[in-house]
Amino acid sequence: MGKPILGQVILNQQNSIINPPQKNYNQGAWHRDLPYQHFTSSSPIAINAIFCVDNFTKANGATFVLPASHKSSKSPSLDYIKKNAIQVEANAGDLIVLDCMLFHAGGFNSTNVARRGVNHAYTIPFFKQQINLPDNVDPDQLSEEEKKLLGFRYSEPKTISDFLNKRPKI
Ligand SMILES: O=C(O)CCC(=O)C(=O)O
Repeated sequence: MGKPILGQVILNQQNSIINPPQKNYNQGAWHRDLPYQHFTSSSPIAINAIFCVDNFTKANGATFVLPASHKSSKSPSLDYIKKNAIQVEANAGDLIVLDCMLFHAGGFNSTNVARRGVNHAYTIPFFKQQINLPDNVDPDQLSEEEKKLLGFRYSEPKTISDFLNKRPKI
């Protein structure tokens, strides 16, 4: 079991995975899930949870990962990837949990049915969300805990007085 994120966590992004049969697709390219970022940190700051809607199998292109690549800021060579990547098979309903900085890619789906999943990236609140969720979600039906997870507490103050008012009172 890897280390958790220390302290507060928000949902930073959520995306669907639809790995089409017999076709290349975007997420089939090797990448990290903090897009275009290449650094290491001493404890995790961003964690993926991929919810498997369907079984993830070798035949339908289950996610490939490159073990320990989140500990290296350098991009791996294709040769290194070929030798060290492993494919993660999982059942529908499982969650695949990864450090967001781990290189990963969807595999080629050689079946006739799409492989589907929902990817979540949870981060420390210091990172801005991919899409501002508090401005797009109705808070009325949400608990305080749910609002916190969706980032309601952490939107950037719009003015100096907003900043001063939002600071915890000591
Ligand atoms: O298709 C997959 O299993 C990989 C999905 C992925 O890389 C992503 O959503 O960032």
